[in-house]
Amino acid sequence: YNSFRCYRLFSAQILLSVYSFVPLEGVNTVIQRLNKYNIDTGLHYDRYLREVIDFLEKDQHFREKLHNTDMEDIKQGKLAKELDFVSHHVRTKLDELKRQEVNRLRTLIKAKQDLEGGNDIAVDHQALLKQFEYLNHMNPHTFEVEDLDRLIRSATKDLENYDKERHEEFKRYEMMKEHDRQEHLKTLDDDERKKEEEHYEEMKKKHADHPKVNHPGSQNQLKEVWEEADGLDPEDFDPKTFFNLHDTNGDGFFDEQELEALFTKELEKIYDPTNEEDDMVEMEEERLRMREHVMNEVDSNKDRLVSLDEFLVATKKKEFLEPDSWETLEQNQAYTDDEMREFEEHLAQQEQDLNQKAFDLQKQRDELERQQEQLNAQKMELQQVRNSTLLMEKGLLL
Ligand SMILES: [Ca+2]
Ligand SMILES: [Ca+2]
Repeated sequence: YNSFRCYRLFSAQILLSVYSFVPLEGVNTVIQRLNKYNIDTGLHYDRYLREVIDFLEKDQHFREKLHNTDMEDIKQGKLAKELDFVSHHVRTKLDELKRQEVNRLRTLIKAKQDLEGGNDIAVDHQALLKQFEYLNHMNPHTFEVEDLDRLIRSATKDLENYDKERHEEFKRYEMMKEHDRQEHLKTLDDDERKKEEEHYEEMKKKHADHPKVNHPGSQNQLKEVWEEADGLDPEDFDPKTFFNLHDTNGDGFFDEQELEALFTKELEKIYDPTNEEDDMVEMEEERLRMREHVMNEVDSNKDRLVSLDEFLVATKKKEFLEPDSWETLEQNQAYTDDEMREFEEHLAQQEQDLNQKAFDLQKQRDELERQQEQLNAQKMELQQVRNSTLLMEKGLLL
């Protein structure tokens, strides 16, 4: 219980940087996603974040402060300041974690530079480190109050943007898929191209042909889970029992992962990994859409968790009992024509840059070869001079 409350209070601090009016009981726990259930936040500094929290939790003083800090103090950022009082051992460990993290970032920067071929340019690491806002790069050796404050703020902000970025990534994935398809078509003759296009349309039709998908979070959808996954009698369907059954970690809330798990049955109606026409990347995008939709409808205090109360309120709404039909992913194109055009331009630009680079390299090679030839010629000239000198010395010339 203590540990759970710690996480909730800690995250109170986290969320307050964004919503300064959220009541304590409704406060989300970003950190809860990282706790003993070991869920990956997907942030690139996930490991660092997790390790910092783990070590702070080990410090009795800090843990107690988490437990006893009231709302006013959390609001004023006093929690981060409590870092000054944690034990020397924990501080030393945090310093070490930060040094490792800074080193990891430096390696990343170096690898990126190598990839871009900018070896000869002097790298201003300090300036590049600035882009990583979740730690204080000006002070790379010790973990200070500011580091904790920055970590809390960044994790909150980045997690909020995480879904948005996943949608963008998916869009790029779909555009790349279409690009590759068009490029492949260009390599075919008329007959082959026609056959390929027909096959494509056929697969599209086959993919769109699936049993009706229930509106996510509706009574019908949950009842199917109740009946097929839980093996219970639909006549006995009871929202509270359902909630407790699927609150897998038993913390009294549906988190994002627990919600997403509820949609597996629906997704299996549309996607089968053994079918050519079903793309599993698209399935994960559909899962994300479903989870976002239910969160939007049900999570009324916007803490990214569904409490039992919120759930029960939702089960009394009209949308739960008589929902609209759900529009699946394939019913709409993931990108607009404009976005596709922009994407193609971007690819063309990239290709042009690569060609330019190859051209420059070839030029450099030619230049080196020319210099080598010059050198060889000079060498030969020198040799000739030497030979003549030798002959002269022996009095054979003249
Ligand atoms: Ca839960
Ligand atoms: Ca909620």
